[in-house]
Amino acid sequence: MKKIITYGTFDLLHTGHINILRRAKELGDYLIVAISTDEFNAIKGKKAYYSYEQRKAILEAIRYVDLVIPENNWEQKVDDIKEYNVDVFVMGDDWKGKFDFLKDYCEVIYLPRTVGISTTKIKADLNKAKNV
Ligand code: C2G
Repeated sequence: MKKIITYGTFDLLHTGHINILRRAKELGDYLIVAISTDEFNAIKGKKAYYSYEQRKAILEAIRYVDLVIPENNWEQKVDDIKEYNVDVFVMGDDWKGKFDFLKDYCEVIYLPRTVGISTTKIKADLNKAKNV
């Protein structure tokens, strides 16, 4: 069984997230998503609209996702890859090159981001609409 892993906040779920989850699953048979905890988001300088529990429940409802685990820090990736016998690590190409050190443990693939959508843009557009 070919196992894939990817990491992220996945707040205000949108088609950019769905595209990368679908494409990641297409690379193998089993997709693990490590979703950033609220505490780790603070370390990343992000404040998610939805709590960790809500974001986890939403991801678990997606047909492409087989397992959701917490992402607590930057350092856990190697341990996760070993613990779950991961074959492929996948991230959007805004991260291109940043995780190449994982090539010692599994295949590393950066997939093109979906253009024109992001959680930040959704929040900005909603704020603009409010101020009209
Ligand atoms: N993504 C995408 N297209 C978009 C928006 C996001 O392909 N339009 C991808 C990102 O490249 C990432 C995933 O969706 O692979 C999740 O994006 P975020 O929730 O923004 O995750 P991020 O803050 O990049 O956290 O340790 C890694 C970090 O946890 C990644």
